[in-house]
Amino acid sequence: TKKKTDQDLQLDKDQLKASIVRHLRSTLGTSEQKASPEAWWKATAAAVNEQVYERLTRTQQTHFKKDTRAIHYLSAEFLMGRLTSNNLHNLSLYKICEEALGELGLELTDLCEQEPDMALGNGGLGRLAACFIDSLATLNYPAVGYGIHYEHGLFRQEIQDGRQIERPDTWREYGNPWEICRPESVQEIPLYGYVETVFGDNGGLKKVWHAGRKIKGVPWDIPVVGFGGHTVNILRLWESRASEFFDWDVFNAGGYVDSQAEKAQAETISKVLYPNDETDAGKELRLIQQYFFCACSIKDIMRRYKRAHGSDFSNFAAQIAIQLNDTHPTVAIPELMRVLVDEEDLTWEAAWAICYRVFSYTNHTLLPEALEKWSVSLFEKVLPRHLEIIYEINAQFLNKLVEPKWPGDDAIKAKLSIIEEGAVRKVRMGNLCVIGSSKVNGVAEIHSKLVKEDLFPEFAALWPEKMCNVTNGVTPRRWLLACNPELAELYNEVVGKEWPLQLDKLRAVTQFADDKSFQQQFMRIKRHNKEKLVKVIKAETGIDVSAEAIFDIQIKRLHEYKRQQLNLIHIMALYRRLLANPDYDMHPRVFIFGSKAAPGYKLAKDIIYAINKLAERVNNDARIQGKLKVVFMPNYRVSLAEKLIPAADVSEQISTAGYEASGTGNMKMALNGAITIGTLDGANIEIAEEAGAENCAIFGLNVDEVKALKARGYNPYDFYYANSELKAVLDWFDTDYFTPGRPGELSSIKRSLLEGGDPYLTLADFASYSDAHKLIDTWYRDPALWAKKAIINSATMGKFNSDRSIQDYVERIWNLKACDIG
Ligand code: 26Y
Repeated sequence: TKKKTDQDLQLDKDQLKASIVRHLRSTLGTSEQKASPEAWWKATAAAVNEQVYERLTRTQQTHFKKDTRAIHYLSAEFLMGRLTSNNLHNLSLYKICEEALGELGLELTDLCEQEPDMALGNGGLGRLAACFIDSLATLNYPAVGYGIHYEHGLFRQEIQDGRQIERPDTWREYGNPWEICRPESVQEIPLYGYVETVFGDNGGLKKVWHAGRKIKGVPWDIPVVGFGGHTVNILRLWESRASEFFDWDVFNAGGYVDSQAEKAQAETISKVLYPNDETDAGKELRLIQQYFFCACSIKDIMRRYKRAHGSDFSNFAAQIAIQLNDTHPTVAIPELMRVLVDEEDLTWEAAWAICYRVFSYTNHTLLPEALEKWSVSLFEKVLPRHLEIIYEINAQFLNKLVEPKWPGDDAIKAKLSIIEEGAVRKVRMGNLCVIGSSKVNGVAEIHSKLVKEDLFPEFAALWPEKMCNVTNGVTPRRWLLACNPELAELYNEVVGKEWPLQLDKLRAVTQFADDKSFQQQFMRIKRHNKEKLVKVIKAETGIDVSAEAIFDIQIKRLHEYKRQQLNLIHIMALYRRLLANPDYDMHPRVFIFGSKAAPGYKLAKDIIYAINKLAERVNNDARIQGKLKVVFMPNYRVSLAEKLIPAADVSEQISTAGYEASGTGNMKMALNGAITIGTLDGANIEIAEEAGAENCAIFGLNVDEVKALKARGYNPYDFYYANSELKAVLDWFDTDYFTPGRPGELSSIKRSLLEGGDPYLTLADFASYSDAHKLIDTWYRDPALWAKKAIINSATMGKFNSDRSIQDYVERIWNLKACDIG
């Protein structure tokens, strides 16, 4: 029989409609009369899945037949968001589906709202992984994403009296139509126990790890549909379960309660995503989470390799590439060594020659508190054999590489050692990653330079060719085509329909940047997106805002280095100016925040509280005639970002220079026509290069100036006393102006900026930030000038297509070939 082509698979409207109704009845067990919007959404997803599975099977058969080299992207986080509109777009079914549902009296956008976000990540790192697997499938690269099937993703944020309250996320409480359980690929994972040395078959010594516990890993597959629908790869997420034969004995012996406790413990491993980004508490459960998903993934990779190659590992490094998304999956390195040496009986040398060729490592942060370290005693308890392997890797590294290069230099050995000596001995996961990988990359030019020069200078001296850069990117399918349909349609008309694959094509739009009628079309779309957001803001917060105003948006995790507090004190300064002079000349401005704070991060939560209290006061103050509004949007997440980003006039990217590795929200907002107010940090530098510095409002100290000021000895009081406006704003925090009857509730913010030493130089950058905002205001009041800058920003973001990032990874690190499917 002839193989089906994509053309044969393509559905028309009537077929899709029939399929949705069929699924409503036979899969959802309801009827057109009774069905809830949720049932309709699930029926639609089921109809789409018929298309997806067909292509998934073809992709897998083709990869197997051609025995392709594949990339395995190991990440503790995949922030997928919603998949319905994404999958419809990537299968070219969106319009057809809209029409089919229309005939059934339903609105596709309403049904899409039924889908809970898959929030299996904290922020940038997790969303990057999601964009990357979209691009890998789109470019037809054989790839598998491996991660954790968290029962609860990132907490849902509620705001009560201005404060963040964390509620559990329940994304799969009523089932998720996109995931498929694969019981045939279950794995079993050892933990705890002890290591025994025995005589092997060949007379040599051999290590045997006797596990204290075994955990079952159950894989759930999420199909990842590439744009155009040719390749459908998988994201495989591991769920932990109790190993049944392990507790049957206990159960039968009458120990029902004990067996239930064991079961609960095993299921705890994949129960919840740790909500900290950038600060590491070194918790046992998190180490177990990391080992659990890495060990399951390595077993899965082994099983697939052996199916094609048996126990001949000479092709392993040629067939298998593994990318470590930050240090979170580092334990995969000693795990692969353990499997090759202890289970497959390779020599240490043979195993190591394979191992470091397979792995590469992406660094996402320079913050010392985010670099993972595990206490040696914890490691020894949970993973005794891995600790031995790490000691061996370390000994070989120090003796064979460090000693010859720096003979007798113990200080360098102490610095490069995987083991940190001290009162508590620790395993440094970053050092293990660099030693066990063939490539190490940062995520923006400046960040990669700092990784090389400041974070790992000696490693860079040992292996200059190991360190490289791959600037981050975002998928233009989700972050323009799907979230901003009107602008997408305008671009289709002006530059044709290739831009979702070749985002560089948008550069042709710059020739219309001065064109009156194009400017009007562009700004009419922005205006419409803002009007839609006005409704969302009203519904979510009760706050009335006008689409006349400048929409100024800061959306990202709350962290001192990202400096939401700088934005906050600037808004307070504007408010003061307006109170002092009701005619203060400014275009109306709405400042919008979306941000979650790590539950244990006290100051971050205080900043959220301060933003909300400021909002209450400002939004209800008739004296300022609606010139200033402040909105804190609760529960910031991917699906909310999709509504905020198309409506942004101004994109706040105001981290202290040298601290934001890249940023990716900056790319998304510029792509949708926002003007960046930002520091020369992370990818902002490259955005300003692409758009032209005159089209961004760049302010503040650069990386060298930050270093110089810190070296000189930074004193925030210098700025406090020198700037009377800044002093008045900070003193405001000690009053009860924003918290009537409760003075001091906001004082922690002032304290952190003065007594606390202001580690992120907020006060040093305040004046420059305020000037940049004046510039923004002047620009906005010239509609043609603003439109031109907005258009140029959007049209010049081609570089930040995640397809380009993936192509860079392929050429600089992975050495992959695209695989044509059917
Ligand atoms: C160790 C553990 C607590 C931890 C968990 C999550 C540490 C870090 C993280 C997440 C980090 C993260 O999201 N980093 C961001 O990665 C983005 C993608 O590269 C960058 O754009 C962004 O600048 C960086 O902060």
